[in-house]
Amino acid sequence: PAPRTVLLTGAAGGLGTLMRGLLPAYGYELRLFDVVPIEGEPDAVVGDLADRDAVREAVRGVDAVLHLAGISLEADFDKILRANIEGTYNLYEAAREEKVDRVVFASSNHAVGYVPRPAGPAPVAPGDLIPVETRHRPDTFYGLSKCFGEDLAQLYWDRHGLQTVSVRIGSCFMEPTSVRMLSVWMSPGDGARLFHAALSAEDVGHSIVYGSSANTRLWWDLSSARALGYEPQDDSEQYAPKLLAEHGELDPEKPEHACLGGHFTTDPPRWPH
Ligand code: NAI
Ligand code: 15L
Repeated sequence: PAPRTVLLTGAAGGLGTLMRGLLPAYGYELRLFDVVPIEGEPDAVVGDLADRDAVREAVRGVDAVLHLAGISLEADFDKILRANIEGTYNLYEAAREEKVDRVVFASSNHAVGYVPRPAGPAPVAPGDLIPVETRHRPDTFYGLSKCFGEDLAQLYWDRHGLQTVSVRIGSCFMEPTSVRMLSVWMSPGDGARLFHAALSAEDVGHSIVYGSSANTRLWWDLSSARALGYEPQDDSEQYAPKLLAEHGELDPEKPEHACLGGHFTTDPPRWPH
């Protein structure tokens, strides 16, 4: 049966806020968890992923976890280690102990950020799209922590039968705000459709999927996401004229335009806290 009660970690963040708004329409009852309180959500659990007891209590009794919490940009290794690496381990251990059988893990395109992007004109031929099987090429300690999360998910599937869909999210914001995002943007509506598919598809084992809309300028292969039942409805192309008039086409000769991870490969934005 499709999971009903879902623990949403990182519920106070950008994506967490969007999903708090959109996922209840699919029938999910959300339990919210974040290290910061959420205005207007007095029932949200305020806790740190580093606190094993708090994490275990948060997962108790839920059908699945949508794991968004963590540092979402580049940071010093020690911070990444605690929040993203140890924090994700704590979450998986708690899920195993509490017999939660499904996690949807917010991985990132930055796990494979140094993969060269297809440079030809859009649309990229299906055979030239970046496959999910491409090897890990993290562009930051942040991306490295997502590689760890994907491998942790594989271990917990192979050893413990805990299922995961690892979603290598592109850029999920209300609108694309750069030319690169025309290729990797995931509309909030498509984000909800993809997370719903990941939460409800049967027998996912550990699946890795890219997370984006059906963009005209797509760089990666969405077939493993579609195999879960995901049917993207949006395309960033409507934003192309304005963004291209402002910034011009990406120049494959520029290092910050050459790879999937974009400016994360040259000058990564840093976690402010
Ligand atoms: P965000 O930075 O807005 O939200 C992350 C949330 O996690 C924050 O509310 C923060 O308080 C919470 N958090 C951080 N450390 C924590 C800890 N130790 N314990 C409990 N909560 C903690 O990030 P955003 O954009 O909402 O992303 C959510 C997830 O999706 C992140 O894991 C991010 O790496 C991933 N992702 C997001 C993308 C996007 O386009 N928004 C793209 C690729 C991946
Ligand atoms: C990410 O992994 C970040 O969490 C998000 O803030 C965006 O920067 C996104 O990647 C991106 O590549 O645009």
